[in-house]
Amino acid sequence: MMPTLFQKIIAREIPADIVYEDEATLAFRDVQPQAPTHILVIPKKPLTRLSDAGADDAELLGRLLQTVNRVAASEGLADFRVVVNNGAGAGQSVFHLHLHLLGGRPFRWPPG
Ligand code: DGP
Repeated sequence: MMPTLFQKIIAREIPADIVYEDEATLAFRDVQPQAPTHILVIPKKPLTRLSDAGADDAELLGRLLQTVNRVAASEGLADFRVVVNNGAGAGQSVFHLHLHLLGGRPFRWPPG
């Protein structure tokens, strides 16, 4: 399978504004920000989407949320929104699991 855009960012084959990295996760700014702070948190493991995560990914899923918390704190965000688009019908356009961390403006509910 062709590597996705995000696998190329992990491999430093295309540039990104990386704000955090550890052995399992990477966080970088979204190129089309939907809020003053819009950061994507991804696993280095190439999971296509959230619903492809299995029981053996439980620790990884926890680590992704820990990275969200860490990055939100480093960005000075007390309140923030986390979004996962799972599948094309839900708005997913890059098929490597990613969590959108959005902050810096008020958010309405329900989302569009
Ligand atoms: P989604 O629609 O949930 O699959 O979100 C994909 C996000 O990825 C979207 O908000 C735009 C962002 N994006 C697309 N291409 C690039 C890129 O080359 N670099 C960065 N940093 N973000 C990208």
